Amino acid sequence: PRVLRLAAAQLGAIHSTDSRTHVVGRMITLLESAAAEEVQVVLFPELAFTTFFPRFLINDEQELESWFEHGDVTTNTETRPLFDKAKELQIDICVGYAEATDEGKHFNTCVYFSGREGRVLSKYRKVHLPGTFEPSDDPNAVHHLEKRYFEPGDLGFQAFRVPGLEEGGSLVERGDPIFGMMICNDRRWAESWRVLGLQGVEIVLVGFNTPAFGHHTPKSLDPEESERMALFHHKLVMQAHSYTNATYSLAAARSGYDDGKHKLIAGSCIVDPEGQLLAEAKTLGDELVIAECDLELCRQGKEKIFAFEKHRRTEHYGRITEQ
Ligand code: CDT
Repeated sequence: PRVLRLAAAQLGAIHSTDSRTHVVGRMITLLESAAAEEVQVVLFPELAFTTFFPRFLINDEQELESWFEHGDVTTNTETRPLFDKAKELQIDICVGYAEATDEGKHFNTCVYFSGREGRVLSKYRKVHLPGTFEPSDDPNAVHHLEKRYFEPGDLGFQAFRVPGLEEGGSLVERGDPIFGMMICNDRRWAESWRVLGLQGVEIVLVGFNTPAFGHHTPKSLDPEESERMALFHHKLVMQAHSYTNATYSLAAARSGYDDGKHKLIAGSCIVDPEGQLLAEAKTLGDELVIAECDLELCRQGKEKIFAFEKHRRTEHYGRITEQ
């Protein structure tokens, strides 16, 4: 068997005034619980170290830069303790953060960090940036200014193998597990999944921040109905795309009432390659969602109904890559 124990680590409310050190402390608590449960890989949410700042219009450049991680996120004073703890516990983590590069570029990024190797194995920069560049002039609107603050990712969707997760090397016959990463809005796009699917992905990691109301549904819907629909669409895309690419997937939410009022949905979950929910969050707060994932179960789909090399008709797909 190629069985891995995986966890989505949901992070509840993070307020504008919460320090990175405070948030990292909460993440370390989750990491320690995961290690106690013999979890091998823990997925943290998108932009995990701070509140979801793209909801604010920030005109002051210095203030805006203060939401970003400059330099090496794995060794910066405030975020380093998380990576040090992963090394100490020999556990792998995937974590999202706002990246400012040395060249002055800004991305919505996540890294896969191997605790055993003590280094980043893969980096992903969010491709599909939702929301607007200009803030809405409706005073009651919820801003979502990712197009203002980030550039579209420039690394593509690169699947990668993670060595050493399989005890005693028993999984080696089919090679080390194949992971892929995407961030929040990417999960709604069939293209993100298919590009990973074509690389044989077996585990897709998705951190997210999804507002509970104000975006997804007609304004006439009441907040409860809006949240229900947001959760429905979230699970719909996780389950459907896992099935059509014969892959496990994990989704980790930043959830709860940021600053006591900006509600983000929970719904952290783990989905199997048949599209079934294996585990899901029960709360709006900090919570680990754990499942045992047998990667051999990806084979059914990959070898039969979604054997891409046998059944795809690429001669009809050209429009997908036209502007
Ligand atoms: N963070 C993120 O990408 N959130 C989006 C909200 C879209 S509404 C403007 C999402 O797709 O969940």
